[in-house]
Amino acid sequence: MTAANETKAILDRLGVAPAAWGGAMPTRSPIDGSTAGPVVETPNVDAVIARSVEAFHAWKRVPAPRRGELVRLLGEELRASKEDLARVVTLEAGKIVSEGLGEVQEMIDICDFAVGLSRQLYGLTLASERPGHHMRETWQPLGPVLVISAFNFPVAVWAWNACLALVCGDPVIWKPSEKTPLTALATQAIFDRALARFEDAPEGLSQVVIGGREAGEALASDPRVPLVSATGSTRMGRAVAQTVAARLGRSLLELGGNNAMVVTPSADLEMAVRAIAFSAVGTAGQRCTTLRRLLVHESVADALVARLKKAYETLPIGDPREAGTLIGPLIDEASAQGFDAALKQAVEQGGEIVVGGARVERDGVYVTPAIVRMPAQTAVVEHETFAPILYVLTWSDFDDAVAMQNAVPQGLSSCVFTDSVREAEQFLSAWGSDCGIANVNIGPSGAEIGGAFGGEKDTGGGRESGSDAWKAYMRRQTQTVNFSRNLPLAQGVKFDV
Ligand code: UN1
Repeated sequence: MTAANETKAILDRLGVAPAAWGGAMPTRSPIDGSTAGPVVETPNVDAVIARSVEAFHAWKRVPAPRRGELVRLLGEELRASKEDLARVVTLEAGKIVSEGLGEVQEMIDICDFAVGLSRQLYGLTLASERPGHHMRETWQPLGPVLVISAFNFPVAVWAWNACLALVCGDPVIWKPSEKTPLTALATQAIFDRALARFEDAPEGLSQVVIGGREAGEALASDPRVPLVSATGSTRMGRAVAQTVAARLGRSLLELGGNNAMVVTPSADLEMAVRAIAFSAVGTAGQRCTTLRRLLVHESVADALVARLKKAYETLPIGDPREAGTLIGPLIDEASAQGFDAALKQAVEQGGEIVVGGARVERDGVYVTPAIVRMPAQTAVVEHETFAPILYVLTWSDFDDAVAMQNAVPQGLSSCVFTDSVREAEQFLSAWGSDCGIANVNIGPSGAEIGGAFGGEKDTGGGRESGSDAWKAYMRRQTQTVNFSRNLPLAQGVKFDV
């Protein structure tokens, strides 16, 4: 069966309305290039925002633990439809089966996290300098949250944002990638089931906007949307950030990564090879946490590269629906052209291709993941190419290795493989990795939802998912209550009239 026909059958089963089909927005499976049919673009973005504002006025009055109940129901519906939704992820984004399932598992995990959070939106009590006064800090709902998501995590990114936003009292407007509108429609259908089981839910609590750049810009520039959470390229993030800043809105940015692994002489190479394989070629190199730079001590570089070459030569590449496949397609032809162009530049800049770098002849866009030894971190190494290219560089001094890890514009994820506690702790210290994520003896990708996710510099500085990332979705209010019969002024100011 073509990928498109299978997708359509699942979307019918999930209850995606027939009215969603027949518009002008093309859909396309990267697996075989088949199209499930164009979908309808959202005609009126303004009306979507108005509905969201309306929903906010009702939702902010619902107690947070009760809001958590809706997210609990969403978790139940996701569990019930896990296989179907994961399959749509595979069909539309090209992920292998276990990664599609893993992505939906992340959605379920963040639901559970958010349900607990709904009873833990803690504020502070503060010491007032005035007698008979209470001071406290409270977190209040913020308003409609716009979620702009990328094709590579077409549903989990929505969930990280939406689950927190909903328990925080905020409605969600979702502008998915133009490359993956169907996963968004499938998710919305699942959300609607949860909503139908929730008494007195306001309309428009979560809405999907199908559309292109203009729709995204109209949403991001609207002052009725206090928070814009955008995941994607640094170029896109810069544009969104400027639009939102121009109206003094708040943005939460999850942009490009250029993630490194530092391998030291004491590293367990067997474990390193497995970590490198998963993080460099998993999702066909299309994660923002993908391993792109391997910084190896010169004494172990040749041995490690030889082992990797062997592993790369037998990588099972092909239809991600088939058992045993580890590398599915790239999302589209433009992506493969970026892969080709980066390899060409790497060679021009002194690189030597060790393995991979070719197209695989079949329907859809498939490439063989590449390893390239580079003499230095040249321009192409500093750039995030969203495809499976691993640059290998060597070092002789650990301080230099850390400096190399930090010497790129992006700052998302990083890791060190070592058995030395000194090296591990230095990597995690204030003069170690400058990234939002730093791991020891774990690859840079595959983060758990419990930690705050995001990075520094060109990665955008935002944090979403676990820890106290929820605070970005709320409005902090400092409250002072006078329960005395006097009116003392702060700082001892006297103002008697
Ligand atoms: C992304 O690639 O956009 O750490 C996010 C990971 C995933 C999230 C990746 N949990 O690989």
